[in-house]
Amino acid sequence: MPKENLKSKFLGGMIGAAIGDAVGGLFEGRWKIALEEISTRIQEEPMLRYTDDTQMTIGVAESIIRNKRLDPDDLIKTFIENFEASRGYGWGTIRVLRRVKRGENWRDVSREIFGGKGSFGNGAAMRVSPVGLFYYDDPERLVTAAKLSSLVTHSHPLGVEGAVIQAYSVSTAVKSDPREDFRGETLLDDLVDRIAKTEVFKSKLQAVRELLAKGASRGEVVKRLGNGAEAFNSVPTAIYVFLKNTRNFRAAILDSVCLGGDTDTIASMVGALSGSYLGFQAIPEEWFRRLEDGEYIRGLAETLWRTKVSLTHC
Ligand code: R7I
Ligand code: MG
Ligand code: MG
Repeated sequence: MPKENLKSKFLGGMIGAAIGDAVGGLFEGRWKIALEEISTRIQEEPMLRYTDDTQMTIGVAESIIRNKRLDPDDLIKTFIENFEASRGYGWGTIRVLRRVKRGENWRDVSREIFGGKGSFGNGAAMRVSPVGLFYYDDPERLVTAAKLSSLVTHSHPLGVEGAVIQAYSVSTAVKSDPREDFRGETLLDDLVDRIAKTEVFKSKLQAVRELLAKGASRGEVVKRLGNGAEAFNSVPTAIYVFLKNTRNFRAAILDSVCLGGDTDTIASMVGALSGSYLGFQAIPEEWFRRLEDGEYIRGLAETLWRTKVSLTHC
């Protein structure tokens, strides 16, 4: 892939994730949101403020850049340093960060929460896009890194699986030429046959195919795939929305917000997929201009890309 195209995809993936989060964050927890209301509301906001999804995605990118790889011990430290309560973190994640800050080991804490089962929240999947970008050309290392990036806070197999599926989907979007139609069927085959491990995810990914083919209503999509804060109720939903709107970043974000529920997180995952496929130039300029810390995130994505390119060439 030409160098500049890859750079644009890294920028698109990270800025896309942040914009999806910030736009969706205006509506988190709502149900049935009309398209006109979303457009008006976005225009009224002087600044598009991001939430925990982006705060943690920034942390993943910073940590990878510093270590030139995914190092879980450094990652959890970075999450703790970057923590800002006002960003709206999930309850389980707050507990892990607090206890590790007090000196406990993340390996114990992330296993102990939720009655000893670990979290299957979408917190690991929502922040995984830098892993999908950085390891885009190495599926084996990508899966290992995505798992590790999840385990520091989300150790339930379904929480980990959501992160692996989202990271793999981002890597496929990076590798796909935006001048050609996106091969959604191939992505779904890969996910069902090789990447997904449980029936929970496999059956939802099969349902994505069916819902796309029949042009399902929003109500049916929410009913079958979900729109909640659990990994299995949001990762397949994001993949569905992306595959329905592969040619248009803006339409993909608005479509995900219309589904309601965990809007910031679903729109963030959709933004990461759409931006990684179409590249930075597909992101509406007026959205990027008003994105909180937009220039910092752009610089971070560029450094992530530079780090990747320097490792590939030595
Ligand atoms: O996954 P997490 O960091 O939350 C991310 C969400 C996103 O929507 C962000 O935008 C932010 O708003 O929060 O935090 P967790 O608390 O680990 O998981 C999220 C939710 O999933 C929990 O609050 C639970 O409702 C649910 N959940 C579980 N429920 C039962 N049993 C996660 N794990 C379990 C479980 O094992
Ligand atoms: Mg959030
Ligand atoms: Mg959310």
